[in-house]
Amino acid sequence: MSAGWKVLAFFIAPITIASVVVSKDVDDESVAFDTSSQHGLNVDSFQVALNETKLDKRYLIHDVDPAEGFNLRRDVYVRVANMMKLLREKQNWVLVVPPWRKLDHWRLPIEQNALPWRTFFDLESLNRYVPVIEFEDFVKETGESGIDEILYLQEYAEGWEDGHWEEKVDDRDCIDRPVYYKDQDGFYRGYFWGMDNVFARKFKCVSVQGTSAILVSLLEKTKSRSVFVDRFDEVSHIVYGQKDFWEARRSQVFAKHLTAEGDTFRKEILKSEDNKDGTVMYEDWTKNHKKEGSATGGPYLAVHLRRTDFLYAHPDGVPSLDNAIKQIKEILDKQKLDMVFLATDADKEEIDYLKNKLPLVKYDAPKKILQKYGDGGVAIIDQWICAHAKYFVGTRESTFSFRIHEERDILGFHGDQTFNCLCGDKELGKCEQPSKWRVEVY
Ligand SMILES: Nc1nc2c(ncn2[C@@H]2O[C@H](COP(=O)(O)OP(=O)(O)OP(=O)(O)O)[C@@H](O)[C@H]2O)c(=O)[nH]1
Ligand SMILES: [Mg+2]
Repeated sequence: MSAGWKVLAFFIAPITIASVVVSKDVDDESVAFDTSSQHGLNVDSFQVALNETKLDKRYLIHDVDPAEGFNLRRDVYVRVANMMKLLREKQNWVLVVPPWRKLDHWRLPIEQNALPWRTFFDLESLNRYVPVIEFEDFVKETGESGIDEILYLQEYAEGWEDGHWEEKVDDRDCIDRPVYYKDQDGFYRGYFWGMDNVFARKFKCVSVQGTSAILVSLLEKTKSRSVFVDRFDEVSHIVYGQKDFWEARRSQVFAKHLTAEGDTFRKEILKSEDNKDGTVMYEDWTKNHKKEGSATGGPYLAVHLRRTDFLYAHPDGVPSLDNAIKQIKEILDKQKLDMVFLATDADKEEIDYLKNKLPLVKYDAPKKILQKYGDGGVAIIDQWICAHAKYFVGTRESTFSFRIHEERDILGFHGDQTFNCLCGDKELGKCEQPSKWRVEVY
């Protein structure tokens, strides 16, 4: 993950080990957050508040640092949705999800800019947690493509003074040169998901340190009807691995056109079907309460083998191909499986090498899927197929793998069949395995 330690770059004062751990929380999902906080997120409280006060509708738009990948963005959505729940206890805010900009990893030679969320996710399911609309609906509802105010989140330039960490938020001078500029009419212009005519009336930089809950009072106080909080990844989860985290995460249901494609592949190539595999789910996620171990999965081992930039970013954690083959063969033996489904960003030569040495299948998307749903769509289909295997092994520290862990947890797989990663070459087949964040069944 690229941003996990970036807060540290601004430290001037010496820092303690304890401080480092807390700073890592901002992005690193393997670190637990303080779950003893008073922030109980009450699902029903807004309805009551709304009926009583009939407050005006307000709009919260969010986005993430452009350098961040697809799967951290999905995690940031959970932080936003949890904050929305708190905010809506006080005022009538609706969440506006930002169109997907073309991400660095998206390499297909097709137009992949300003994709709506419905390309990848089921809006109705998101709406079962908090009210969510696409940006285009925001434009329709408000009758204009103007946003009242941008809050450009950033860390504190001075870091943690004296190594002392506390939750705080303040208007500050911008540290980075903002990506927005004022035009001759006094409107802020810049990159708004490749859409013409979008502008903002006000702009400020806000230094922040803490969970997304810290933004509630700020938003409550602003007079702006629509607020765009950019770089929302600067704030961490309010709760992690608990009921409220999981509700927001469970609401992130993939779009049916993608899961249907994955299901066809499972059935035809991998002999995997929900009835047999214990993975039948209700369409309404709030009705799914799967017990750990209730899912058995299809008769294959799924491997997520992250390559490309991860080879440089995490050189010790990603195995060489020969070492990966050795580890995969051992798992096949142990799990009594004879089929491997491979999800990877590896190049063709590497995949051909693996295919020669392993009983391996890969999902090769047909042209119509590539053109309609792009790299993001194919990535979700890969994740969906991985999520339904009897056994899964991923790549250490990859958020792509983390999202598969969560999906399998939701489906009801046993943790032992899910929270596994391949080891780096120097680790001789033994390495620390991913933390288990079980879905709370309630
Ligand atoms: N189709 C497909 N794409 C993949 C696969 N692995 C990686 N990718 C692509 O590479 C991207 C991975 O980037 P991220 O989503 O940032 O996840 P990560 O790089 O593993 O994790 P961090 O950078 O640590 O957050 C995905 O969004 C995909 O576009 C895979 O198995 N299948
Ligand atoms: Mg990445």
